[in-house]
Amino acid sequence: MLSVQPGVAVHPGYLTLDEQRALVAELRDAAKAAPFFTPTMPRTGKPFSVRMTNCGPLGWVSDAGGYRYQPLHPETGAPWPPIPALALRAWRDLGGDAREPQACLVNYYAAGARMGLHQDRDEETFDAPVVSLSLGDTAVFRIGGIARGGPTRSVKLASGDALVFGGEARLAYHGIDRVLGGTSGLLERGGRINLTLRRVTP
Ligand code: MD3
Ligand code: FE
Repeated sequence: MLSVQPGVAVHPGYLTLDEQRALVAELRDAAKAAPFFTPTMPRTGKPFSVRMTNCGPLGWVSDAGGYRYQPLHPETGAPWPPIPALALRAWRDLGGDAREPQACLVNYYAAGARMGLHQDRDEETFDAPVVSLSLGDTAVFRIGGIARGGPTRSVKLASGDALVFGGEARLAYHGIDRVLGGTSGLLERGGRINLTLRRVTP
């Protein structure tokens, strides 16, 4: 485990290659039940470059109605599928004594996709940590402090790496600058998948 800054822990190679393959297989099933969708920005309607789906009782969505958590897929109207077993195991291993996660956001980055610096603040509680798992091509992740415009640092996230954000880092600005194509053979079509596990209510 490496401490990047207070409240941010990186666990390089947390998932073995076999576990990464098993998690991808679980996600393939999840994506059949809850297809990836393209979120849009609430004010401008601009599409995200990242495609998303969710698992668990609540899923994060963004569209003209705003950013929010909801129990149903925005396009199919079906409940989200269960959180993959290996993701639940990561939460229990790394998430401290927090209650069960309520949301597992699954982000897919094709070549060229990125995510601008932002805070995760659509939850009703920031007491629980956020646990994130990376699969596929390596990403250049950027993390700063809780003030916009402060100093940031960049950390490469490879397939199988886990990150935990808790305490003062729970409201840190963060984003994905770019995904380094061809750095992993895990996903047949390349690109990167990130899972983030969260509690939404206290
Ligand atoms: C730091 N995802 O879904 S994961 C997101 O790789 C998101 O897809 C990125 O930011 C991705 O909101 C980064 C790492 C992460 C997730 C949640 C955090 C870092 C965080 C919440 C608070 C602080
Ligand atoms: Fe985020």
